[in-house]
Amino acid sequence: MIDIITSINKMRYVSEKKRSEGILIGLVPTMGALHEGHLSLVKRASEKTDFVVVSIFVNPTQFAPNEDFTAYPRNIGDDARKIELAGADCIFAPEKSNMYPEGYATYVAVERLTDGLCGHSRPTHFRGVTTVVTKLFNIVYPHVAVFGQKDAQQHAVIKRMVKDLDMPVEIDVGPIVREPDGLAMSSRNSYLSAEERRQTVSLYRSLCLAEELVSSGITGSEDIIRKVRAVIAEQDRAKIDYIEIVDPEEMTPVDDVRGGGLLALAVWFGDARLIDNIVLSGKDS
Ligand code: PAJ
Repeated sequence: MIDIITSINKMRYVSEKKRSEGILIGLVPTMGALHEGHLSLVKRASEKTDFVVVSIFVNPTQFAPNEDFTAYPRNIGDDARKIELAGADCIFAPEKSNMYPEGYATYVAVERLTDGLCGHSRPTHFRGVTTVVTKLFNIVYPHVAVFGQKDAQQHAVIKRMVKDLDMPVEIDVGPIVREPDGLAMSSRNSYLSAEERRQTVSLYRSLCLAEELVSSGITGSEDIIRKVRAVIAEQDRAKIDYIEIVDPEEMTPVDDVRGGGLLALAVWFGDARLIDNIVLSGKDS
């Protein structure tokens, strides 16, 4: 059975030892309830490093008080089996009280890139993400950390943090893994009713439409967004949070995708706030 480490000191000891033996450490940070999207990152980490740690921690500081921290799915037994099969070497699953003990007062915040998109409706979210990822880097000492393109703003923010704070870790990004009908895999898909699940197919359909529009020469962001919005708005259960086309590194709006752009969206279906995105590469990019 795969080793599940819950102690911060033990994790640090294991990682220090591996490092001193010249072993390359890979880290895949997760909040558990694992699916094929997460496992694809584990496989990626195994190809790049020798000792792969998967962290499982439902991080309270990235949830606002009205969000789904309590409802978030948790199943460490299932997760451990999946992680072992995917070929990881150990699981780091710390307790909340050890990650954020009494008196905790320190946060890492990336500015500017966190103002828009998900940062707009979740103003404290990225501060929680960058804080916990910094802590994980300080405990696991990874040479490489792997994140998913599914959370495009998240990995842009983390790359900025690593660069700005001279963190000695390489950030690698794996592609979005989708269900057969195109819905991006997400732990939150389990919140969907059958009808909501049926309607979520509009998200991927709208992203594919955007790609087709660009191929046919329509490159103005406003035009593309209007047509994408129309596809999603046809679904009576969909409540659009945002649909934007931005620079993939800076997260600032771009007017035209001839030089490339990231189309990112967040849409509520019932209790599930789903995000998805596609990189649009125009003629000049
Ligand atoms: P979580 O939502 O569990 O996602 C963990 C990692 O899996 C993230 O890097 C995410 O982008 C990636 N991922 C999720 N769905 C994916 C999919 N369908 N295809 C490919 N990759 C996918 O993101 C977080 O947790 C947290 O914010 C975390 C970074 C762990 C910090 O708490």
